[in-house]
Amino acid sequence: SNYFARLKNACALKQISIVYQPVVDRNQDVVAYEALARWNDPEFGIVMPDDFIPFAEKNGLIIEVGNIIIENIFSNQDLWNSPENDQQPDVMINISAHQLMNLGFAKKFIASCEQFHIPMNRIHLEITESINIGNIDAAIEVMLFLNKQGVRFALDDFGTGFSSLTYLQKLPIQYLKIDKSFVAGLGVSSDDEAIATNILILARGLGIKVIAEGVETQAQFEWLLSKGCDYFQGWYFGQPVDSLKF
Ligand code: G
Ligand code: G
Ligand code: MN
Ligand code: NA
Repeated sequence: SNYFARLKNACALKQISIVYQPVVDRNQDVVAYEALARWNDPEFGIVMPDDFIPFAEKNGLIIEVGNIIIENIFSNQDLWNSPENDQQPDVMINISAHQLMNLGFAKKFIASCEQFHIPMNRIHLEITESINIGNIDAAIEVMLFLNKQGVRFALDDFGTGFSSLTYLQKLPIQYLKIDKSFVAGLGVSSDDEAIATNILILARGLGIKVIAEGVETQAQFEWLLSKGCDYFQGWYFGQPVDSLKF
């Protein structure tokens, strides 16, 4: 289709850019940035990842698109070379299960890190629960291989998929991200509060750190602080921005 040809062309012309959203700790210090992709098409305008990532996954373009995104992130000097403070931010990169499961992904990823001089212990890879359960053993193997190099994993959109608990139980993940749909209900919906409370208890029991997504208000932040949440992300702390000037 036209969309397919345009997306393929966008990869060749590197018309995919990245915006970065801060992640803060309990003191509101920025400890990481999440990289979020944007496709800038001359005709369509800015296309959001919820639109083109699922398309790329279905149409055999996700490896190409994913590689362009990673190359863009790795070559961003402002992101990696923050001033000589000891608080260099981590970088959270979303990857599709198709990428993770692609033969040779891990080796290519490590080679790119070496090429761009990227310290792997500053990288978190975010995966969603949509990963294909049939391949879970293979996923574990790739993840453990990358873990050994210092790469950490976060389970994104936690609570919205089918198999959350199986993934938590089986996958070597270090962080989970409470989906913003639950955060939106804090202070409003006792059901959402019950879910968020118990995600935090569950994660603590498993030794997994929790990042709350979509924090928009001080009240939501304070509610999460009172329940022991580790990290926070959302418009209350900062929008995704396209240029980082430290
Ligand atoms: O802010 P936003 O609309 O950008 O992001 C929507 C969703 O798109 C995020 O939840 C994230 O999972 C996904 N996404 C954003 N950037 C990327 C990317 O580079 N790769 C993949 N696979 N998914 C992304
Ligand atoms: O990876 P993932 O789906 O979780 O990406 C986060 C998405 O949430 C992105 O689309 C991002 O633009 C969006 N987002 C980030 N902060 C907020 C927020 O405070 N409120 C809402 N509604 N969306 C947010
Ligand atoms: Mn994410
Ligand atoms: Na999410």
